[in-house]
Amino acid sequence: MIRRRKLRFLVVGAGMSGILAAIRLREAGHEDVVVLEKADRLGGTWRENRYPGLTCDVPAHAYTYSFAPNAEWSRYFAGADEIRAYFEKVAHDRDVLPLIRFNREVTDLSFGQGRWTATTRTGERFTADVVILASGVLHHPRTPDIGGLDSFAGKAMHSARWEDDVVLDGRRIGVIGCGSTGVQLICALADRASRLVHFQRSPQWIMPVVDFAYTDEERAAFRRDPALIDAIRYDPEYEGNVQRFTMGIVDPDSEAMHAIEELCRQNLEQNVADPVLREKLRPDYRAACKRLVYSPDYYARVQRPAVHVETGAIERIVPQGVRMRDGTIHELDVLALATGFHADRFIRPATVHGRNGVALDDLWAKRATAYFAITLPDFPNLFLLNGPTSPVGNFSLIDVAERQWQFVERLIGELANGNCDEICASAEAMAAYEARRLEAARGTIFASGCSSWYLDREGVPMTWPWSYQAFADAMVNPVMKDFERRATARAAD
Ligand code: NA7
Repeated sequence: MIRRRKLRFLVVGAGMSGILAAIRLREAGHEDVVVLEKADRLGGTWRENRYPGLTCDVPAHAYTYSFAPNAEWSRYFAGADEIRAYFEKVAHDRDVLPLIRFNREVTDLSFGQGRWTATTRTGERFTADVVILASGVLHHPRTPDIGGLDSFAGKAMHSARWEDDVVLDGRRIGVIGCGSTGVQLICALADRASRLVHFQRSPQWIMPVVDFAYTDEERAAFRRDPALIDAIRYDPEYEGNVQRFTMGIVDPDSEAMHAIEELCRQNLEQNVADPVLREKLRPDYRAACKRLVYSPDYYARVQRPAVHVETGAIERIVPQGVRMRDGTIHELDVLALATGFHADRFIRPATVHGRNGVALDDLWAKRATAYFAITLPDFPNLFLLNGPTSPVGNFSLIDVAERQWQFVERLIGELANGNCDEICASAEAMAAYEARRLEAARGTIFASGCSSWYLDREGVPMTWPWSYQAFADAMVNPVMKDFERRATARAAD
């Protein structure tokens, strides 16, 4: 590629996607790359979440950059500490750590005179031709709207604001929430708490999975022969299952989706002995309507003597614990709020203004979205990784980000080659794409009648609504006529 223009890049966020962007930019020979990170460490989700039992629900060897296989994973499903250490190691090995400016929270991004200016909370300004927004999805904790939370005499904390020094062993603990987080917390605490109450407003379908540790011998073999790692990462059975799952999401009446529902149903029927508890744990919506929870041992753990499943309505939090609408009070020492995230905020509350002062807040007033999840009209040279509508089934978000990068790279190529100074989806292309996406999203399993963080305020899933293959194809073939390309008279630097 003949590069005619030297570009300056700002990457916002040093989580999985931001590190990927920095590595790829350096590999492509771009020298001027700055990563702005709000915290004092990298790792994104894996830095913010530290609650007991946290693991990734994608097999470790598949939740790995394709260019940095890791022979050292200790388990099939790796824990958070290991995953964070992996990202730190990759960033170090690929020499992108010096590009990261820590403790620089971006509060404003504005486009003018052909370039972007980022302002940080510290008042510093950074300018660039291109911005990669890799600021994460699930990072604004949702505190439940339950009265009396402040009155609790014990320790209440959101799962993403876990305090490591809170004593858990032998304590009376409540966990509100039954998504992946709540389920993992229950599994981790079932044998530690003296009493553990799982508050479930909506029970979840649980997909059974098998987790296991790798032996030293296996790790030594992975080191010697990376093909063994690839055999796990690209295991046809695993990939086939995930592909089928994606097909099932797109077509809720398909055999694939019925098979998933049946697996979850059998898991419940066969593994919960007490019929009363079984009915408490049975959701009243279809499996995979909410993002499926994967767990090797939730049903086993929830039947431990110390665990009590509470499906009644919470009235309020009182100093001694949680009072139910029927008057029951669950007395607690610790209350874990596994109540999820504001999944529609992305870079916000930072303000972002594109061409002619167009505000991202206005563009996203109804719903957060982007053309193929990556670019927005009037926001030239600003590209999102794992932005709105990115989730593709239960595929590894690393895989999603790597594929999105192929698309971004193509657009960056237009700028670097001097074909234009500004590039973004045209308003017409964005509107046509979004109309198509909305129609497809309304037909997916996620819209089959439940609440979940996938849904926007109108109940439409904020996800990729087509097959995995369609995603993979779209990422390598941007439709170039859908982009508005302009030349700008830039101000002198
Ligand atoms: P989720 O999946 O958004 O789950 C949040 C849970 O919290 C869910 O069970 C909610 O019940 C429950 N919740 C929220 N507010 C309340 C109130 N006020 N009262 C009772 N229960 C409440 O968040 P997670 O952190 O578990 O997982 C997020 C993603 O992270 C996960 O999908 C993986 O991708 C990783 P509801 O279902 O709304 O009735």
